Amino acid sequence: GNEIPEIRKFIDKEIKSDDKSSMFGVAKDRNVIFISAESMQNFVINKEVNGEIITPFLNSLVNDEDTYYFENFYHQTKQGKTSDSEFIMENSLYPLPRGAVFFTHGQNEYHALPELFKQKGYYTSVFHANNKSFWNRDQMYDSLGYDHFYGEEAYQITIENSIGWGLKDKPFFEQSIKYLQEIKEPFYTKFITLTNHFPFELSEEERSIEPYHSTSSTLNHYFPTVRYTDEAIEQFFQQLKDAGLYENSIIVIMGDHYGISENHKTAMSQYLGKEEITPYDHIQLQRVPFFIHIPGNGNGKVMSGVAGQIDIKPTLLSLLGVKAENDIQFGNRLFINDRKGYIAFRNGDYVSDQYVSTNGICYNRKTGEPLNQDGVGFNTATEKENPCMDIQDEIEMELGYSDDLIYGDLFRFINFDEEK
Ligand code: GP9
Ligand code: MN
Repeated sequence: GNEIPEIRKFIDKEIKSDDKSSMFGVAKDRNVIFISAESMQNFVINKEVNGEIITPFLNSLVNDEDTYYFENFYHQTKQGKTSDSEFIMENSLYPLPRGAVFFTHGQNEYHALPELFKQKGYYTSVFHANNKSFWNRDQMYDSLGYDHFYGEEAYQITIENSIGWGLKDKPFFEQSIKYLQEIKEPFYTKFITLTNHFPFELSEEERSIEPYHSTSSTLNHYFPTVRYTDEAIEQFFQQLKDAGLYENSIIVIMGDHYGISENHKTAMSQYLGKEEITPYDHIQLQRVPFFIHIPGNGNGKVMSGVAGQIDIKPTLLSLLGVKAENDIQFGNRLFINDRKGYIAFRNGDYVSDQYVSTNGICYNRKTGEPLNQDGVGFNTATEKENPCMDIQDEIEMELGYSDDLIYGDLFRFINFDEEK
């Protein structure tokens, strides 16, 4: 555990701990309802397919007065997919370079969101209609501090109400409400949807919009299942209102990772009306929706700063008025202006306010113009001339520290109550 002081020093330098944001504590003592939206990417928001709106409900939230919508929010997952997204957001740590930390380090000690909420008197649970051992969730959820996991056995799953990976999102939310009404408030719950999962199956009767037409059947069928999840979330909002759980809650919606992989570049460029998907476009396609909906807030807006899953833990703690000053976290509180200003990906690529750095190419983030490439191949620019190199070392260091914490199970050496 002797790396800990060095890690703390790095974090204190990078991440300012003074929370002067007017948002601190705005959701104090409210329930937190977190929705992890399977494979939901940002490129569908406020867009159409075959002349039809894809996500009418999520679009309505973008301009809703009680909602903060983060339009430059990136997923940071690696091989652990959904489980990585859960890991990142609960811990504000990075996923591992290989494998899924849910499997490889499921018995570590953590200092995760559920545990911190629990210390504030919250009841913590997860709702996900899949086998409990998938992604080793049953074990990992214990380590993260969850009180209860409502897995597939909590649901009535029939041939009619399931498709693809299992229970469809609409019956999933519908059947979850009765449990939600039973549990003690305040609660922190995470709902993980499933219908918008590859290969994006949905019966014709349940399609509100038609598939796209391209050579990629995957991309084609993505749109109707995205719409289905959009509708399921809309219904869930209503169900929460009917159950009297809406007013005193905040509802957070996050896309877990991409649904359309690089293999569908040609179809994607057709849909986006671009000649090709450049490395810059590819990074921009890693944006996923992120909404924080605070009923009655009235000050909601579109937030344009660069943000990512790593920022969720510190941001939610801040909204709930939890200081957690001596926590070890690599993210930013998203309502503070004084932020470290970049989102790192597991492979060392990153997006900062100014740049998108990927594969050794440095782009101007706003214009997409390559800054160290002549348009044909690499020019003779030395590493020094690549403006993206400036913070590259810092990013490698940060990823390394996160790995140290996980590989060394270092949280077991830290007593968060005593340490400052
Ligand atoms: C499985 C679901 C999907 O339970 O979370 O996992 P994914 O394949 O997206 O990682
Ligand atoms: Mn997923």
